[in-house]
Amino acid sequence: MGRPTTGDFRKTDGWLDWYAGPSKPRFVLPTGSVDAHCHVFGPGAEFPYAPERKYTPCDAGKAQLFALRDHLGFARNVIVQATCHGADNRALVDASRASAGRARGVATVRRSVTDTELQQLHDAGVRGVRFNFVKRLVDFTPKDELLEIAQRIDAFGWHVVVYFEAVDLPELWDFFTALPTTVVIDHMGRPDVSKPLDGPEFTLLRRFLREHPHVWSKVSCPERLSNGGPPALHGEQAAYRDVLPFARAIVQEFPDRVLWGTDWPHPNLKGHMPDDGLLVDFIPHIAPTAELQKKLLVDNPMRLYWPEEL
Ligand code: 0GY
Repeated sequence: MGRPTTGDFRKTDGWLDWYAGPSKPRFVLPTGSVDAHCHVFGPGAEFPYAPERKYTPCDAGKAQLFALRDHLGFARNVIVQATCHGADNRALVDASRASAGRARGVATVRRSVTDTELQQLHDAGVRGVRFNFVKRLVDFTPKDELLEIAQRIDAFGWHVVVYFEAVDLPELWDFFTALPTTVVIDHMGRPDVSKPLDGPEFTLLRRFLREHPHVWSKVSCPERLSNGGPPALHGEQAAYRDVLPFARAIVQEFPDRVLWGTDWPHPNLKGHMPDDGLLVDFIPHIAPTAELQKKLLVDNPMRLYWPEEL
C-alpha cells in the first residue's frame, strides 16, 4: 500500500500514520461485505485540507483505500467525510466516482448547499450527511441549521450519521428524535468502556436504540474505545477485550440496525495504530454467528447504501 506522505502540509504533531502492510485477516469476510466507515485524506496537494480543520492528517488517498479493501476482502466501502476536509467533499466525491460503484459516501454540507449541489453529491454516490458534535473536532453549528439540512437531505432519501461523546446523549436526545431521517450513531456513541455495561450511560444508549427504531449504530472502533493495548495475535481473545461486551450487546439486541467499519486511516489515534487485518479478526467476537455477521457486514449496509440492488 506504500507509505503515507504529508504532501505540502505539516502533519499535526504526534500524528500516527496508518499501518503499512496490514496482515491478512484469519476471519474470512462474508461475500459482499461492506467497510461502512472509512475515510480518505487528500492527498492534500490535490484536495487541500480545510482552513477550519482541527488537525492535519497524513495523506491517505483512494488508491490506498481500495488496496486495503481488496487486501482485507471487502467488496465495498462507505467513505465518511472527515472533519479535516470541512464541507469540501471533493476528495470523497473523487474516490466514490473512481470506485466503479463500489463506494458510497457520507458528506458534510452547510446550510448554504444548493439542491443542484445535493443532486451532484447524490449522483456521485452520497447517501448521507454527518453531524459531528465532538467538540475537539468541529466548531459549533446551531441545531436549527442542522435540522434544516436534515429536512433537505430527507428529500433525497439520505440519512444522518451522528458522532458524539456518551456524556452528551441526554442533551442531544430531543434533537436526534426530531430528525426526519434514519439516524446512524458512530462508534456506539463513544462509551467509556471502563464503566460498567449496565451503568447509566450505556443503558441510556440502549434505551435510545430500543425506543427509536429509526436509529442505527456502528459497532466500530474498538481500537479507539479500548483502554487496553492492541492485539498481539490474530484472533486473540483478549484483543480490545474491554470493548467486546459493549459491541456484542448492541449487535445481539439490534442485529438489523448495526454497521461495522475499519475507520481507516484512523484519525487522531494515540498510543498505537492498529493493523487493519487484526481489526477484522475482532468481528467474530462481537458478531459470533454467521447470521449476525452477514447482517452486520452485508445485509444492513446494503439496505442503507445500495437498496436498489436488493
Ligand atoms: C472517526 C473519528 C474521529 C475523527 C473523525 O472526521 C473526523 O475527523 O471522524 C476522531 O477523532 O475520533 O470516526 O474517524
